[in-house]
Amino acid sequence: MENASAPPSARTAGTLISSLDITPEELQLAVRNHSMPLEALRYAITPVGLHYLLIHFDIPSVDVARYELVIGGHVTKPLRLTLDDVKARPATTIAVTLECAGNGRALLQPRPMSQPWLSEAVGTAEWTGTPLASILEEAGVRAGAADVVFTGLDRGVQGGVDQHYERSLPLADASRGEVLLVYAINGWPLPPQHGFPLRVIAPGWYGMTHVKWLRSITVTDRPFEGYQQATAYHYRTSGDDAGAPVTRMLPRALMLPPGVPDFMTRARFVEPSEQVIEGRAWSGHAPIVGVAFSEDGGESWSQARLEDSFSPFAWRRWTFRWDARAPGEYELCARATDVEGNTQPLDQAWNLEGVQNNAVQRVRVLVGRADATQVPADSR
Ligand SMILES: Nc1nc2c(c(=O)[nH]1)N[C@H]1C(S)=C(S)[C@@H](COP(=O)(O)O)O[C@H]1N2
Ligand SMILES: [Mo]
Repeated sequence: MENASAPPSARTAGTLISSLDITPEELQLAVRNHSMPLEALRYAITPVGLHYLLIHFDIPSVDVARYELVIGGHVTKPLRLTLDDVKARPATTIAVTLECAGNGRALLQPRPMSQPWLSEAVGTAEWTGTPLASILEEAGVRAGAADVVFTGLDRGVQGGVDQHYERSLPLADASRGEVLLVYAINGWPLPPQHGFPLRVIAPGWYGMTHVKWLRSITVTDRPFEGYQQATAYHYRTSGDDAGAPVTRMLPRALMLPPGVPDFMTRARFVEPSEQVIEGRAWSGHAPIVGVAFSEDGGESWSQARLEDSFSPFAWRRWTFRWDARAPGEYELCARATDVEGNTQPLDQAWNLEGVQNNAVQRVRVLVGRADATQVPADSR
């Protein structure tokens, strides 16, 4: 029975949020780290202020006049580079889609405690920098090298461990031509929140790999076992599961929600009409080959139209002509598939850290008069 004073049901929300008991700690993280508003999917290149942000500790203070990046470890010729030294090297610009591995976390039930992302912890930017491979070559990586460790200037405590934020890549991955040491985003110097003065960009990998505020790059002769590498960022379903490390982005499609939103629930109101639904799709494993669209919560699917890709490492635009002439309630979904056959599940794949949840996006749409009286009683 409907109880007028009951809290709104989980299905009230335009994005179908699993539960409403957000903790103060999650709220603190959520206000520091914002996602990309879904309407920004209309831009191939996300304007800088609309790109998502994830900052584990504090944005560090950097005196660029005294700044040096230290390259060392298992190399024959350690280097110290100023920002100007890096800028003087050959420059490359690549459009790269970045997505946080925790994207989709708050849709899991029970909700893993961390940054409570819904579906939009993503952005695409034109990153400018210099290939890391040539710097590693100049430093002379010695035989028997294992990993390349990227250490940030930012420090804090996580899981009881006092640490600088640091992540590694196996030498072979770090040496790929598209991996860059970056100092500009969309033609502008990196702003403080995106890693000024230097960050690494490892196209295709989930966000945690793209270390910001670089302090050092260290080649190791054994696997790196820092907190963010060996403890965090594993897909584990129980405490004694060793888990699989999180690496490249699983495929995902997102749509720009059509019509206009209800202020509180963000459910959408659409006038009965023909609609062109648009969105973007990406995968860090292989090129996207298909996006399917559903108006009935995933019961039936039709192929969307894919536009040409503009960068091997950026999302691809898709469109779908949706016949929304019949009034009623719809649940729109989009589902991406890459050429290796990786696709998106309909249901959330629960795991302890809430990583790699690439379940399909669900957008609630009411076709009819844009009037609050149209919201069905069971969802008020
Ligand atoms: N030094 C440092 N690098 C970092 C992080 C961090 O907290 N410190 N967060 C990582 C994570 S988890 C993500 S998702 C991306 C986010 O990059 P952005 O804020 O530029 O979008 O940065 C990564 N690089
Ligand atoms: Mo992240």
